[in-house]
Amino acid sequence: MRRSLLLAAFLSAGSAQAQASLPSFEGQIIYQVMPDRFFDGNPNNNAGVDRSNLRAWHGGDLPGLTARLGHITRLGATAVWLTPVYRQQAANSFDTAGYHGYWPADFRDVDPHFGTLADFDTFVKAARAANMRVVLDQVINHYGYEAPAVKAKPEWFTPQSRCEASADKDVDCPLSGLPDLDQSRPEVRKMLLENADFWRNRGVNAFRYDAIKHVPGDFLKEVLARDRAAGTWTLGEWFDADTGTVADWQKAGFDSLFLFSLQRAMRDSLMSGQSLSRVSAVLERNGELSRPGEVALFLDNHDIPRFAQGSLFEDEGQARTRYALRALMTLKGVPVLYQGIEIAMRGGPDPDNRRDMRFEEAWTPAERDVFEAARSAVAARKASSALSLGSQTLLPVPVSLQDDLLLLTREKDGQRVLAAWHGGKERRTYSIKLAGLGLTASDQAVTQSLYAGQNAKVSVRGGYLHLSLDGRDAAAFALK
Ligand SMILES: [Ca+2]
Ligand SMILES: [Ca+2]
Repeated sequence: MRRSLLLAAFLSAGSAQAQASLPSFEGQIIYQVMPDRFFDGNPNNNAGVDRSNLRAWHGGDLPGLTARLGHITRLGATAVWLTPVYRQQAANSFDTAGYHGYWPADFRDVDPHFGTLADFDTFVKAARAANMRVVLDQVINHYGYEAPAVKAKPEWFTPQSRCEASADKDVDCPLSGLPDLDQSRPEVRKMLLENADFWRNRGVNAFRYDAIKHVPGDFLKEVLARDRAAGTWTLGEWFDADTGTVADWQKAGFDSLFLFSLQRAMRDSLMSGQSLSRVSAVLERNGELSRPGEVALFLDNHDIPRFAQGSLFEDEGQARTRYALRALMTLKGVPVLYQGIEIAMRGGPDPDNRRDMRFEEAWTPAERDVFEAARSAVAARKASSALSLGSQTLLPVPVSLQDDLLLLTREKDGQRVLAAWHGGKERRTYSIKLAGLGLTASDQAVTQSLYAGQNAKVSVRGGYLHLSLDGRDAAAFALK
């Protein structure tokens, strides 16, 4: 008895210690940049640039990103994720250039369109000076179609016969026809592991691993163990991952994955007007995650249509994006904002979701409003340890209200925040019995939202929670 208690105490202390030493991004806010489409800081590297063609290079580069870091810090993001900056295949494939970075020819060099390795180092130094972390995209599944290595080292690639015979075609067959690296070969594993070291040694804090669904699991585990030992945070892209997939890969050694199922639910509900119960259904599964605070939460990215594109009307798309940005900032996890979401940029599927970023001097008043809402929600999240780091409890909203109302609390060190999302079209006041929500709270005078520039109020009296919210809006309140 005594021995087993001691053993249990030892094990829990051990796991708490292991947990404490894991790389963490909890409390961070990541801003996703596609450098070619961000800002052109050096017109001298613009070979083949054609801004009228979404499949061509547009001239954005690392000096441009460094020059515009102020935009990202003004929004309040604390980390920058760059899509790949590797040297790309020189030729086009399918009338498309390697502007996106996913057609590598040399994993240890910067494409001349993006600048030089020295420009990369200058960017990392500037990010560090601005107290920002750097997340770099890593491709470990393939080379570009026309990469010289494909002809020079044919033995590095998965033979067609293995693809045909394979029971796991996702892993062993080419993704979109791309030359598929054979990670069962020691020299290929070594090359890929040392690529990570190469960028880590240049000051990168985290890797976003592309297309992990297509990479052998045993190799991924080797990659992750090495990253973890070096203190590098890892974020995997398993396209369409739901909570169960994220939970499995957190167990296998990833710090984080993108939660695609939440993106879909937020699109369907907050943008397309379906029931908020779609979002609740995803959040209800949070208990399956070993580290829910690390999971990457996003509204759109460079592989799916823009969030604002979900409405036919520009003003509607802007209003609903503002709602979704405020909502996102109430959730436990690591918010990831793709360049342009802060002004509700529109765009359909790839490549239309990769339009050139537009900065403050070019914004319309409506875009300015979306940015201000994003900025104030980010600021409120960062100012509240409950919002950025606290536990999350989804409250049981009465069934008759579940389509239009989602409530949750975030709590840390005795600080408590109530988040309220309201999907109804019109402004509404709700009075809900605290007991029914499983909530205990002392009486509280009318309190405004923690988000600036918003007309949202809460009060507690006589065992009831009173909420007053604009239509299609999300708010966060300090709750005693
Ligand atoms: Ca340029
Ligand atoms: Ca593969």
